[in-house]
Amino acid sequence: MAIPNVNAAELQTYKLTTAQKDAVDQIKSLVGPRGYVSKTEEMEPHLVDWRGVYKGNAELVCYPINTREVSDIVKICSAAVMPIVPQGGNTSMCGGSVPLKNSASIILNFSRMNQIRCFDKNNYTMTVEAGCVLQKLQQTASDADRYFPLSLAAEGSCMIGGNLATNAGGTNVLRYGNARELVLGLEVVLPDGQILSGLNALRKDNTGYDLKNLFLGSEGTLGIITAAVLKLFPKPRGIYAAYCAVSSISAAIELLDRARKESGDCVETFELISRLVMDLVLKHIPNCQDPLEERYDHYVLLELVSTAENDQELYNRFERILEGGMEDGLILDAALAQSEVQRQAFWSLRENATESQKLEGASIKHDIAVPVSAIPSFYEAAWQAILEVEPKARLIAFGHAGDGNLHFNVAEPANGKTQDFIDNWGRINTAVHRTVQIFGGSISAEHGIGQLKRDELTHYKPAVALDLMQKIKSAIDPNSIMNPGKVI
Ligand code: FAD
Ligand code: 2HG
Ligand code: ZN
Repeated sequence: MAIPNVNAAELQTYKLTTAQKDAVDQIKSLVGPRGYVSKTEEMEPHLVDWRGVYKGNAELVCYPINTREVSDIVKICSAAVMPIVPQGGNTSMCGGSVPLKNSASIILNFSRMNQIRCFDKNNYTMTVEAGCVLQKLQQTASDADRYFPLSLAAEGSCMIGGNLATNAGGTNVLRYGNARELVLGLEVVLPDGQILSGLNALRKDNTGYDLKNLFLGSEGTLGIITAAVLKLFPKPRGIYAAYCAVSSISAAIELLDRARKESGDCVETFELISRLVMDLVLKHIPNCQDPLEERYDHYVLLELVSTAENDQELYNRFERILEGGMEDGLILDAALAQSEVQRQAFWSLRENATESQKLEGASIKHDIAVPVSAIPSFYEAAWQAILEVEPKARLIAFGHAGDGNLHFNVAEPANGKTQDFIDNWGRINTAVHRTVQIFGGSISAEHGIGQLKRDELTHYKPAVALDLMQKIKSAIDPNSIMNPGKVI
């Protein structure tokens, strides 16, 4: 992948103020030698984003151990007007988690703040620190016969603080909502170092403005999430999965409607996967297999879920949905998972979509949402608009069709020049985003704005909304030290 932003010779052309230099020394002595790294090679993994598109500078990467320490670091930074970049697993898809190039900053990485402070089984909640890795939280819930439904392909490395700061989506939004909907309480360190303690575990609390929702999805630009109270659910026991080849995108949407109605609204996952995605995964990822004998253009990974063990009734409905879909020509072929191993094999085709794109070369990503009903028309119109810019482009379309969110990504032409493709980045973005606008959609459904879409946002968000965002930012973070250059 070409890295438009990375050029070592260009980096570190800024100067620290005296106050900032003092701040760096104070923070070092505050956190002690185990609490930071400052050598370039040690900081490197924290300075480059997951895609290798953005690289920035930092004076220090700090690993705070608790909320008090975060607060003390922020107070020092606030006094010295030293920018802070909060960082979790550094899996951001929009350059949100790495500093800007050529600017002073401190990265706060949360990997050492990884305690589960409280698990309240009967209240269906757990109180967790920002640095807990998502997969660990899923496992903790499962071990206690509970379910934490946030699920995404980066779950082995992303952290809950990052998930909440980005209001992450993933594969279960249709049934459980985005990360935002899974939070009851939040603890936040504000840009002046004050601690906003809001770790209540209540499902009802109408005591004024819902402050936590300001920080959820704010991508580290308003404050630092240090802990959260998360909602839990009964653990699913009957999970019925099918990998279906569908006759068209419209057929997929019709199938979704039927599956929701006829299952008793038990659809947990409805993921669309195009043939090119399958081809890339099969090409680049070992041990993956096409579950069907023939090749088809479009696939759906469908899962129905019940909390009852061996839910025969739901399984019967599942079979009827698939049979009906086949009789009516919506489904061309389908494989049903007969075991957990087979189900995981289906998921492997879906979850390796991003990794295999990276291995294939440059791609231009569009994380868009439109109303579910508009997906078929949007798909066609946006693809035509891309082809007008780059006739040899390859469409890597997949994602969470059940909630209207598609990853409408474009891979570089198979035998083209990467730089020519990258030169078209802006035009391809415009082609897709203008189409999104026509269909009343969003240019960032789940990954956020970060650096990648900061300028693009100004063309698609109403001026009044942008102005209000700016006023909120100035009120909470007047010196703009929190993740500067991101979102707005
Ligand atoms: P980071 O990348 O470290 O940070 C993300 C943003 O949050 C940054 O702006 C950062 O400054 C801020 N931040 C981090 N921690 C804190 C904190 N404690 N307080 C305040 N701000 C903070 N995203 C989805 O929504 N759905 C998907 O299905 C999905 N799939 C992915 C698959 C792959 C393979 C990859 C690489 C990424 C995927 N993502 C997805 C994007 C990414 O994983 C999510 O945005 C995730 O929520 C980020 O978590 P993180 O811990 O890595 O955060
Ligand atoms: C997913 O759904 C992620 O797998 C990543 O959101 C999407 O690669 C992408 O664009
Ligand atoms: Zn996604």
